[in-house]
Amino acid sequence: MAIQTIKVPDIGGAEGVEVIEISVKVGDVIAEGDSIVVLETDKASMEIPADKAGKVAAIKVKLGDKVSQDSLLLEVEAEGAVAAAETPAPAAAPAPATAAPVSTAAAPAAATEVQMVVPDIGGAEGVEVIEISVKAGDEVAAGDSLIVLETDKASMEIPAEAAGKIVSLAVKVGDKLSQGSVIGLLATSGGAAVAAPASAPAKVEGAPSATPAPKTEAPQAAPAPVADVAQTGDVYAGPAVRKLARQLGVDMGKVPGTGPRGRLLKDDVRSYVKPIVIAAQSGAPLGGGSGIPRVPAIDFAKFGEIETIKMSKVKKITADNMTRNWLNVPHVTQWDDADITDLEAFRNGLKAEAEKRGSKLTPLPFIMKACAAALIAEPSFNVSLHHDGENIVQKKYVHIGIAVDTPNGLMVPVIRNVDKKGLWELTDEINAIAKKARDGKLLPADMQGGCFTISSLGASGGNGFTPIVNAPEVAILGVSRAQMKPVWNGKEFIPRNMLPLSLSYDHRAINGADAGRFFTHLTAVIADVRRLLL
Ligand code: CAO
Repeated sequence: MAIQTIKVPDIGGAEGVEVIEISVKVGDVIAEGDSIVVLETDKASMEIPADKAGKVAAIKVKLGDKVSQDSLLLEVEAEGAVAAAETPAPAAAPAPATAAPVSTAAAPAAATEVQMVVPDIGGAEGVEVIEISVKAGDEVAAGDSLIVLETDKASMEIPAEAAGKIVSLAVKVGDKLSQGSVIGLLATSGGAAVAAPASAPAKVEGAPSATPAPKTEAPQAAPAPVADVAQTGDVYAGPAVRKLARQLGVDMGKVPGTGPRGRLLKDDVRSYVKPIVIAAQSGAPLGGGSGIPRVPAIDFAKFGEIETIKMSKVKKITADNMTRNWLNVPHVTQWDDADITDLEAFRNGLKAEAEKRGSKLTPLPFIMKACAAALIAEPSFNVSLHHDGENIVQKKYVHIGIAVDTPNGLMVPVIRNVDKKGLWELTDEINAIAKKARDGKLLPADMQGGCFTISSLGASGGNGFTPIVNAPEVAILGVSRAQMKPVWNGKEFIPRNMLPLSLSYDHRAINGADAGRFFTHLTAVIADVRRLLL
């Protein structure tokens, strides 16, 4: 058996690209075209397919390595008679990497309307549209993804060449497109800057004519040269994962991605499908939730006037998550009041400073800091149950999610390393991320990695509520409206500002004694924030 090498093929001139995934191990038998590693630049990722079949003899890279064209990736024992002298030609170079980035625009249809067309996609013909990322009326910026195309080997986002408003779309999911196919009409903000013939091989950003340009002068809005992994809508996944999900009939939007920056991995799809298959095989009826009978369909119009309103995507995802968490997590909710009289005095004392900085200091950052301290003091709250059912994952970082009410529904962005941040920094981050959530601009990565969630309804009122644990986290704190209450100090009732807290937790991971300790620590820190210094 001859040993052959597999090297990084032409990746459009990108240098020092990080290895983020190694899809094979020594001893694996691979076929030509099998994905062997995934590389990622700050803009795009791509799967590198094997250009030779055989048995993996050695892996010459590790995660985090930086590679360029011709860097050595694998040694393979070539199979059978085909074991021949090594041929260095990278036959299986990823299709988009060989495609010189070109203009996506064609001749203008009107003074400021231009056709959006498929650019040079490496000669691929009849490539399927798997996602449409925009609709008529949408405002797009140059570089925003319009559609995603997918061949057997790769998928790629086709970005808008220029900023403007989508007038109409001429494609739908499932259509087969080639270079020059019309995607739709764009009313450009800038007008003529994008006017270039569809067949132009390459174009410099903003150049009025179709000046051919080398790859290194590629316009920003050209298809990402190594965009084998598409981040479209809420899903960030490579072609092999998309294919697996399609084969299994999995809606990828429902599968949490555990790869870098929330990238969906094949294992994520498998972990999602496995319990469903097990439930089906054990005879449990699907769709009703653990065998619970469905709520019957009712014709409400029989009882009076009604209006049926379509649920937003966020509301539907929230509904699925709530059902999943409510049915899977054995909840216990514990209640306590924290004395925030001194905290409020301190906060009021900082109001002028907050105004000077142009921000508003609410009780929330104080509560977040107290939660971070309690998570460190009581690490049994900073865990997740491993999906193998055998282990517990202890987290050494403190990332806290905050429930944010948005016009589209409830979102839970995550603030990272809360234990290491000051009140002002947290205030700024809460404001920025809550705005991003309300503007509908959160990325999947903004909502991942949380250890614990805070749901604050303090501004809207109520004495208490039972928050639902945001699995795979194991606990969530509900914050209700603070109010002055008479508190007995051993001699007399004194007025204190009391903050009602409700702590729901997963009783598989946390027991009542753990929760008691967590609550004691939390309320002690809230009552006297100087304790944060201890
Ligand atoms: N008790 C009394 N007053 C409170 C309070 C509490 N527990 N928490 C906040 N407040 C006050 C604030 O101090 C502020 O008052 P001032 O303007 O006088 O200073 C006011 O209420 C408004 O606060 P806010 O809502 O703007 O800011 P926040 O930091 O408390 O919360 C955020 C930020 C993003 C969490 C919040 O805006 C939000 O979206 N909350 C809803 C979360 C939600 O829906 N949870 C339910 C999930 S389960 O269905």
